[in-house]
Amino acid sequence: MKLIKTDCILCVWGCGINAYVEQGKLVKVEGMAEHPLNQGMLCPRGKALVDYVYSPDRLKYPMKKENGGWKRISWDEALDIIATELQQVKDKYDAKALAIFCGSIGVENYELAAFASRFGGVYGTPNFLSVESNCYRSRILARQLTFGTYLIEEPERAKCVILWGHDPVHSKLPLARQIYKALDNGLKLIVIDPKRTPLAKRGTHIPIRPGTDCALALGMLNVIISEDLYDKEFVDKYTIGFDKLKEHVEQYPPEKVERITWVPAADIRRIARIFATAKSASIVQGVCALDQQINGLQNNRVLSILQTVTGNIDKPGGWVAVPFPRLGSLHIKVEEEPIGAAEHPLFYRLWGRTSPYGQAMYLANTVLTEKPYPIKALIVTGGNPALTLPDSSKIKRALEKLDFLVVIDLFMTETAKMADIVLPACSFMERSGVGYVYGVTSGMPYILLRKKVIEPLWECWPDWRFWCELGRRMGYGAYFPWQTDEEVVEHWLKPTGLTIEQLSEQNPEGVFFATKKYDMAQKGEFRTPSKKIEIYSLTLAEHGYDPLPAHIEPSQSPVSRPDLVKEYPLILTTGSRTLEYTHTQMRNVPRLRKSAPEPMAEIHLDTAIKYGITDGNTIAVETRKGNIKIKVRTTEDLTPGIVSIPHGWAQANANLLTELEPRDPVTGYTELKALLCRIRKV
Ligand SMILES: Nc1nc2c(c(=O)[nH]1)N[C@H]1C(S)=C(S)[C@@H](COP(=O)(O)OP(=O)(O)OC[C@H]3O[C@@H](n4cnc5c(=O)[nH]c(N)nc54)[C@H](O)[C@@H]3O)O[C@H]1N2
Ligand SMILES: Nc1nc2c(c(=O)[nH]1)N[C@H]1C(S)=C(S)[C@@H](COP(=O)(O)OP(=O)(O)OC[C@H]3O[C@@H](n4cnc5c(=O)[nH]c(N)nc54)[C@H](O)[C@@H]3O)O[C@H]1N2
Ligand code: SF4
Ligand SMILES: [Mo]
Repeated sequence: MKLIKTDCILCVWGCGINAYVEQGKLVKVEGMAEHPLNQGMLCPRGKALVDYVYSPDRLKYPMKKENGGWKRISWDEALDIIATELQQVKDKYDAKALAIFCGSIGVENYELAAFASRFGGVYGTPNFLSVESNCYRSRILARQLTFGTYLIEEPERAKCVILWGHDPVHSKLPLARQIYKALDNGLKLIVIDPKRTPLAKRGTHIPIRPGTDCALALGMLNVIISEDLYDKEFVDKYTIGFDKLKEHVEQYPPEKVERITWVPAADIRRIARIFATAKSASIVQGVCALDQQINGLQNNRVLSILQTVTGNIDKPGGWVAVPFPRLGSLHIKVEEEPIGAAEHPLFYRLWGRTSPYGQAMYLANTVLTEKPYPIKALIVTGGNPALTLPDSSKIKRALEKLDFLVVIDLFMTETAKMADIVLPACSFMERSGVGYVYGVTSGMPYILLRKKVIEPLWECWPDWRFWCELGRRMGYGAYFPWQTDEEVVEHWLKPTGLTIEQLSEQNPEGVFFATKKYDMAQKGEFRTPSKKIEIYSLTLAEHGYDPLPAHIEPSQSPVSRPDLVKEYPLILTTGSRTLEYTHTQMRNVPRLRKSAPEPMAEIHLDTAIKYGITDGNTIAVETRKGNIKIKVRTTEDLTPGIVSIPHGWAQANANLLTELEPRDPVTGYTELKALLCRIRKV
């Protein structure tokens, strides 16, 4: 058996794996002990990798829709059809009538997003859209606005950690393990979550009303400042706007915040004191829990401010600068702005730097209304927007209205079912790549060569090959010179000084390509307009947004909509993670399906009793948008009055309940974590 060291990208974390190959076949996968993130551990998905790769449900060859059914075609034919259709769209409308949507797998993997974006650039469309429309970019933007750069938490060196809307036992197992270990060494853990998560049972649990996190943080700031627990020296030296903050948080005394958040004032004081006096402390927030809210950007901002006033910036155990590798670029800029940029200028452009992405929350409306202009064609790569974007009914109507939809995926997803052409993509085991996003987002400047473990199965192609061949077919050959996996990887590695040989022979397990320096503050390297940490954001003020975070009620809440509460008395939060699945994926891997056979809504036992519901009953969950039927698991861990449902299931699609409006004014994110619903037994 041959051993190949690589990483798993079945979810965002990129755990190191040892892949064993026998006669060209992947036979076994285990966790890589040397990898600094997972240190040998694998979650159930990683353990099921062999089954996933060889799943009989894989797409095996290109297909086109004909008379409502699928017809097998060759890659040549598929590429000819796509090239012709895209040329027609461009000639008849404009290049911007093509949109490209890149899902989580796409964005997290340079090899997918970079080539898709390059093709969009050469073709001339600015409408490159992605899951960053409701995941991750909000926190990046908030930290950039505050610190000038994206700082990352360092819980492994902290004395106090706040897990804020984060349940790593189900969404980031390597972090969960780290925290369990640290708890044995005296870590003070605070968990702010409407659910008593597994880790909340080991720390101070603060059950909060969904969507009121900003108020809680402002209450904590009120305590920290009024009790003089803040880091005066740090604040004086490195920040602007502290006096304004001090005055601002006077509006948030703990007793008032208790009424907003349902968190007792005594608890607000208690956690504020623990956090402020811990030295050092890190807030580790959920990857999307606080962002998918009407006030999401400000939720992120207020956490940055909590870190700042307690002096937990750029110090071990706080939020620190982590070097990014400089990879060879593939980006080609399109001058025109993408959809959503006019409505959310900072989402797209900050201090002259543009994001590669438009705002996907505008896709359905643009397609359906043809305003501000028509979008007629869509290519989807590494994503399943028919299930994952809010308001699935509307998304489906929009996908149906398109003249031309292409999906490149491993499986016949709900989105692929609606396509004109479906293309079979290689899994990451069948192509090369560079793994670094995961390292960096986990605070480790670590890079690893993602090695091709087996040859492409059936007629599957790596995504880069699809974009290059399509580009060549459309006359853009000069922009797409790459012919092999090695050439692609070489192009990326070139500026880093690392080579394929080094990363495959000397360090197949990966290398730290840089070290963290913790010297940003001393060097005065905050790259904001004021060159200081902007507690008070000059940029937000300039754009007419709140320069200091304030509490904003969710658009549907017992407080903001007492009228709606009469009809929809329960709070709905969507998107709880299960270790067996990533979003819509892997439902067809038998051993995972066996362990999590169907979607389950969670409600507190008291709520269940009130509605005459018991474990295993099927209920209808209804919002003003739609309804789904789903089985119930009762629990005493979730705050009564809340319904929590997972996303990603076709049979009980959470996004039939969610909406594309209203949106966070700064980022355009929509509300997925705090809505109103009603339930009934069916
Ligand atoms: N197994 C698995 N892991 C995954 C994924 C997956 O699909 N499957 N997806 C990956 C991706 S792309 C992402 S974005 C991340 C998501 O990861 P996170 O956003 O970190 O989500 P979770 O860790 O599930 O934790 C969310 C927690 O927030 C709580 N919560 C809900 N509403 C609120 C609220 O209003 N306030 C507060 N304070 N808490 C609230 C929930 O009860 C839950 O415990 O997970 C990643 N990891
Ligand atoms: N209601 C609700 N909705 C949510 C969320 C929520 O919390 N609540 N969470 C949101 C978040 S945070 C995110 S990140 C999104 C995720 O949304 P998506 O990214 O749309 O969801 P996935 O199911 O991960 O889709 C990834 C697809 O890529 C395919 N794939 C895997 N590998 C490859 C490859 O190498 N090449 C190609 N071409 N395809 C590949 C998979 O088979 C799968 O179909 O969902 C969002 N939707
Ligand atoms: S957590 Fe699981 S699915 Fe995600 S990278 Fe690690 S092993 Fe793979
Ligand atoms: Mo996400």
